[in-house]
Amino acid sequence: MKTKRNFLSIFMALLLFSCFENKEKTFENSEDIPVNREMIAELTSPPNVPTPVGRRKAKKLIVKMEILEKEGEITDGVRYVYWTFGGTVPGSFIRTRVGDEVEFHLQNHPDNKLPHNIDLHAVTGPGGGAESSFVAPGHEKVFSFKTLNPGLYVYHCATAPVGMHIANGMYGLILVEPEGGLPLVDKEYYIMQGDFYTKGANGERGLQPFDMQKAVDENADYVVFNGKVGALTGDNAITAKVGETVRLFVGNGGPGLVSSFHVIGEIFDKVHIEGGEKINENVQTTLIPAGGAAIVEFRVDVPGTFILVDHSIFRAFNKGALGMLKVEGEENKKIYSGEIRDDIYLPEGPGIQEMPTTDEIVESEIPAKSFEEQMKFGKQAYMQTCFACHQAEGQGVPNAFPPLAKSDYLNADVNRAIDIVLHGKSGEITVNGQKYNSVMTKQMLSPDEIANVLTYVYNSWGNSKQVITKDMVEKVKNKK
Ligand code: HEC
Ligand SMILES: [Cu+2]
Repeated sequence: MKTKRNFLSIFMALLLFSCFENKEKTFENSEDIPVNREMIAELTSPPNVPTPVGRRKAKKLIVKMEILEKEGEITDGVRYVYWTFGGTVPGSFIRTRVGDEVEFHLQNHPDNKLPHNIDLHAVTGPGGGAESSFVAPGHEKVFSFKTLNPGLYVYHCATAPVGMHIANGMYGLILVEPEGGLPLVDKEYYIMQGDFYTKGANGERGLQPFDMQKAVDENADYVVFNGKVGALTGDNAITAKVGETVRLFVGNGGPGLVSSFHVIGEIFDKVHIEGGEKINENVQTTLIPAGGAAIVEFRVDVPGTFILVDHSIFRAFNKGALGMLKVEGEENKKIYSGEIRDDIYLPEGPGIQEMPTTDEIVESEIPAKSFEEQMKFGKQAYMQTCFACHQAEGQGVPNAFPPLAKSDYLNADVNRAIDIVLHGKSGEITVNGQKYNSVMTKQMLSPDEIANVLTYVYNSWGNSKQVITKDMVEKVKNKK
């Protein structure tokens, strides 16, 4: 009897012990996760993210975030006073794990003009921290919170007028990784969409103040990734190699618009819907609400430039919501053949198609005053219109779009080039020994813009360095 009872109690003890052990590993309640030691959080500016948490234990994590009000460029020649967390839009990326005790130091730089605060959607508590963090210039506020729910969360300023603080760039992302961390991938990037409202129209140069009425109407002049037009294009593109898995932490600061996030030429293998735990697979476009986020993952299988867009597509091509992922590596013709053949197909006759005519070709553009300005404005016009077909370096696309770089056809006759931009072009032509027989539609540009864009083309990529004036364009225009 006694031995039996002994046996039973040992058994019970073992059972208890194993339960206890188990519990220590998983923790039903995140608030029970103990923190061991202190650590200064690594903060990164977009598009970079800090090192994954991996298997590290929960810690007391010290975050020092400095608010800076500073002037920047929203697009070429258009300046804007951004209000930032950490000097960038979006603000510094914060990477934590579930159970961390975050000691948040919000520092308002003494040169700033306004008080600010921070509402982190990862916080369980009134105002997400906003009430404890309201801080005047030249002060630092400290508060702390425990990360209870894994996920990708937005943080933003919540000082009145809240919409204005957010519109000026006061938002960012904080990631709370689950126990043991997210599965490791090859490349991780940080992208956040935002909409901007300026007194002047899109592209109007100079320092542009915030426009409250446009913001209230949700009539954005710019919709961009990472704070400005071109933050993720050209030399700023994010990169990967064929065969790698890419993870994008995508947020939307708003303040007004919802994003239909899409990568042209890719399918998301996995999407952590709304930044939470649920994973959807094989997704083309994922919705990212204002003040929300998503984690998207995909393996890149073929090389090329993949375009990131808000698929509300005028925002991408006309307001700036466009980024690039450049993938290098071996082609895989089985997955994607590339163009196999180009045959002419003109069911409606060989006439030149025209854009619907509009009286709105804006003549109000400030004319360029110098050669440098002509080059600058010309480049902008080129990147907005000609680029799509003739490519960034004027190299063209074989069998489809003739090159403008070192083009013998272009350099032989200035008036003919002006005529082509004014009226479009069809029929066979030979450029650098290659035959093209296609259609270029008439370009909707003012004489000033045509002079600038052609001056830029003639003075780039080994061309004949001619300067085209508005008068020259008008002469050709009036001949017809
Ligand atoms: C929608 C595509 C498209 C756009 C946009 C476009 N082009 Fe073209 N362009 C073509 C095609 C196609 C041809 C050849 C037409 C043919 O075969 O007759 C061409 C021919 C030309 C040529 C003569 C051939 C050469 O290589 O020298 C010039 C010059 C030219 N384009 C300049 C421009 C400029 C400047 C712009 C921007 C303002 C522009 N194009 C925008 C498609 C385009
Ligand atoms: Cu603020």
